[in-house]
Amino acid sequence: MTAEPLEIYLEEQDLERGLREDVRAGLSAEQKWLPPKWFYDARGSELFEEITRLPEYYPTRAERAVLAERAPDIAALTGAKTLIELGSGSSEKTRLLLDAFTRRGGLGTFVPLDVSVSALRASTAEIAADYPGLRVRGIVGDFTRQLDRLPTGGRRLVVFLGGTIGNLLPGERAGFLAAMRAALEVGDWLLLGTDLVKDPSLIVPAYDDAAGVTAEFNRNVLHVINRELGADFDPAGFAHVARWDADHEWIEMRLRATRPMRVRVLDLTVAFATGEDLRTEISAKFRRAGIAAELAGAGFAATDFWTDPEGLFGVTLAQA
Ligand code: AVJ
Repeated sequence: MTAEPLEIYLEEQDLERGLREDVRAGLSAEQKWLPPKWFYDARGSELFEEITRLPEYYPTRAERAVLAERAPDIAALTGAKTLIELGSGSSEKTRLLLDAFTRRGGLGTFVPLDVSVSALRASTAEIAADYPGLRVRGIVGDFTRQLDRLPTGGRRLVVFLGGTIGNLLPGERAGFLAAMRAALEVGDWLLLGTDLVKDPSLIVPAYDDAAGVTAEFNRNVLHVINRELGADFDPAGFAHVARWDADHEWIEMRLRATRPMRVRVLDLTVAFATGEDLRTEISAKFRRAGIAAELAGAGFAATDFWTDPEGLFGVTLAQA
């Protein structure tokens, strides 16, 4: 089957308004910050795919190992008719689930949702071609905002992989899980991928690779703002920083000004002192008990928890 036309709940102008609001709020704050979702234009999505292949970036390989082993269990336990993927990107690992559901039979519809039109166009076309008989409905949307638009009817399994939930701040995370639960019916399922707390000597290089791909990915947000909002950031004036925050158990990516700069963006002039940081991402790492507790707080019951053989990455199955 060919994929159905993308359903666009996030128009170009909504995206640009969101970016303007985030840039205004983040760059006028005392500690400057930007939300990580703005990394993912076409170039940023490509750079992220490149990151997933780096020797230092273990989460993708570890999560793939879990899914490769457990996909048949997940298909059997959930018996889903509809598989919804939030922040789907290339949906590369999700194919392990689609393969298991195809062997088992019964899955009718796959619904990937992502902010990146380019990533969705490619992934929906390829998946529709490779899984004949599967209805593929791509949704262009923001997983923190479009949860009330998810398709209804039939047992649903929502998958949120890659550890992307770790990019939300704890308060945002609780709000997201509650909204997710509200969007589901009792009996529907959530499959959640989370990177696990481990020695920072393993985590830090995953976010500061030797080849400098993550540094380019980090600086890409400045290129996005220059292009979309006509700003005049000099990306070369910022150094990539990855820093483990032991209190919060998250890794932060920052862009550190290497000289004093004044940046014109919107109607703002934003001054950076040498050494001043712009925080661009947090990526929280989790513990099994914490995941179950957060899920329970949102009205989900965690029924299964699996890791890769090395215990690097966790995948939790939970029921609404
Ligand atoms: C795909 C969003 C989970 O936080 O590890 C990779 C993004 N940032 N390298 C992560 C990312 C830096 C990634 N997520």
